Amino acid sequence: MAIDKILIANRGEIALRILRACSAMGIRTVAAHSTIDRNLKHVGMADETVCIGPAQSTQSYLNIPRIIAAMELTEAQAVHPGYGFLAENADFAERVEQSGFIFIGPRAETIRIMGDKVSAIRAMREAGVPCVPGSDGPLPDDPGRCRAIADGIGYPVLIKAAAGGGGKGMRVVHEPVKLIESIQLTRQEAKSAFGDSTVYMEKFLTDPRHIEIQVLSDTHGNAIHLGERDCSMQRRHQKVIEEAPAPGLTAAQREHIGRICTDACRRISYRGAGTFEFLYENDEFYFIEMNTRIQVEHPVTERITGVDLIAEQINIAAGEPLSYRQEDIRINGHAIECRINAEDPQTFMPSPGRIETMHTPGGPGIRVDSHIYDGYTVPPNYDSMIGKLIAYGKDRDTALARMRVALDEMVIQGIKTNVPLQQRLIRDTGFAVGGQNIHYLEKLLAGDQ
Ligand code: MV4
Repeated sequence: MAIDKILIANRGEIALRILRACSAMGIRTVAAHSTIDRNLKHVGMADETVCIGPAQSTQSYLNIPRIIAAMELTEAQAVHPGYGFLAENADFAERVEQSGFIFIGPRAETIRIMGDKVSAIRAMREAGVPCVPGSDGPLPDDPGRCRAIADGIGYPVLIKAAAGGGGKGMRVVHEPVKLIESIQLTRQEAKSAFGDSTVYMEKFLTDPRHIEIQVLSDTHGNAIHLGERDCSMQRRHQKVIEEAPAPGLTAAQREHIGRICTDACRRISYRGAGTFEFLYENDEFYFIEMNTRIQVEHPVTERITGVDLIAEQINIAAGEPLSYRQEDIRINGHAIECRINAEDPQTFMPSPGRIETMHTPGGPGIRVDSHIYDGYTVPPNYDSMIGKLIAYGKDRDTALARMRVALDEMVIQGIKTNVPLQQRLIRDTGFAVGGQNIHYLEKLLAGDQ
């Protein structure tokens, strides 16, 4: 079924990215926005706009009945949730479909399975994906059995909340005497943070890299992978720089893990774009979570493969087969993304306010995904990411050099941004080497290296 009108249930740069994909495909757009967001760039560009509530996201971008009402009002056939907000909310996907609309994303059942990390790991292990050695299910209440599980895995172990993810609700245990108390504390945190005290246990990997595999899977049994992204440069579980391909990964390794992921997609009848998150240590991949949404860092994959991931999401949702076979996908060159945040580069405190002047970089291999413009006011109500700078080159050194120039060209006046931090990072000799682990940036900021 062809889709001719899409409601964009998001804001900022991703809403603009979705609008651009729709426009290029000849699909009409509805921008659903909060009161404070009436001056967003994509709102001015959309065919239609609907105000869905006040600035607080719980009353607008997270308000399921209002978004469905907006679809009814504007007669949109499909909704694109972007990332964050309702993108991985199984109840939302279910209610969209029950109301007769298309949810651009996986089936509600898949979102539900992946939202519970214990069921996600079980599903993936059964589908042949290598996982971290662990409890293979929820931890029992019985302390003796928990001790036996930890002894079997070997210390250090990590206690994780089943409803967690993205770094919330985790605790490392280095020695048996701390085990039971740590499980209790993690259970309590999980209960108050997520309303679910289910926890599980994994071997704690001390120095892994974070490497994720992008997949696309249609409703005709076709699944392809688009290589990996290295997202190890992070601070407090917030990614700062992402790149593709991952430095040092061989084509054989890529094909091997990519094949495992596409086999798993076919096994679970996965629908849409998805990301398999792995920890990578000592040349081994260990699955930790699956993301059922388009991700912030999708442009680096687009740049090295030439695939428009948002267009593919829309085609899959319309019931079309994938536009590519695996043999059509070639990894070409190297792409790096720097996230641009409205924040103090020293304290990382958010810095909303009016953008007085901005000059965006350009030139060969430079892509800027941002919704900000001269005179735009960054509201204090949402995430502080105001854009992404993506640099491409035939190899990593070329991409790095272009990113260095692009960051130096970028002018954003009126608010504080993390551009100075990115300028420092892009010149860092350790980052230039490539292949650093998930602790590198925090150690660098602490002055340890
Ligand atoms: C781990 C780990 C080490 N060992 N699991 C953090 C967020 C969540 N997505 C999973 N996380 C981790 N799981 C085992 N068995 C270390 C982390 C981790 C991490 C992972 C990816 C990117 C950044 C991270 C920062 C700190 C810890």
